Amino acid sequence: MLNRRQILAAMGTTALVALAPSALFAAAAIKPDDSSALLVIDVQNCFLPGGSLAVKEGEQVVPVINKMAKAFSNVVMTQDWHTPGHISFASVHSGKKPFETIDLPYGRQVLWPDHCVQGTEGASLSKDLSIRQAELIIRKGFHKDVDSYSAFLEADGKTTTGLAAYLKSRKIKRVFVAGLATDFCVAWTALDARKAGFEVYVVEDACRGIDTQGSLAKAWADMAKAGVKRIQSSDIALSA
Ligand code: VGL
Ligand code: ZN
Repeated sequence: MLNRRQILAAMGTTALVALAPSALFAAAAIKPDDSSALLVIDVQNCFLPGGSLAVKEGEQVVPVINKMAKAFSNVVMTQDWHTPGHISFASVHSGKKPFETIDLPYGRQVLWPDHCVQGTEGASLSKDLSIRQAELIIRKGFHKDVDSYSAFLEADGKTTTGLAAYLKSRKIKRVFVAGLATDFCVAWTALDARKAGFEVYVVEDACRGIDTQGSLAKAWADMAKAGVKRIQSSDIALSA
């Protein structure tokens, strides 16, 4: 007679055998090709520990991105690149504090601590990023009176950074988005990439969010609605 422990063990094996095939096929099913690009968003000192707008656990995205990048022949990185006294800084609006909002001609703007000022150490890409093949670094948010979370379009909704045209002329069809912060620059980039006609994947464990006033849940909902695919870095096949 089988004892209780043996029965449980046998059940466990059956359950595992039943699960194994789909689990195996599901792993690393996405293989980036020459028409795929990885967009590494704003992995800059200001958003990392000790930075002026540090994103919680922001440093944890770096090894994940470095590993994932090996699967991509096309990598574009971005840098938030503000003028001193940029309109998105709370410090230039009297009586306003960081994380409060104001209404500007182009819409509602969250106000931030001063961050990513052009040419400063805080605006530099993390020294721990290791992606030698990265072919383009696009800077954004450099117009003093307009913010730009998105790597494609400024917050006025019409001024382009040139990224969509660059990617299209390089015959890129699919973009994978990673970096900081999930609910701002990553989400706005992913949404604009959809609008520009790309197939879009956001790699969740390669991103971290700021999460102010429900922004993280809203960002994921907006992205799902727009057809952005939410994946994990383990879904990407590493052999290039
Ligand atoms: C970002 C807030 C302000 C970001 C940039 O990279 O997500 N967030 N500027
Ligand atoms: Zn910014």
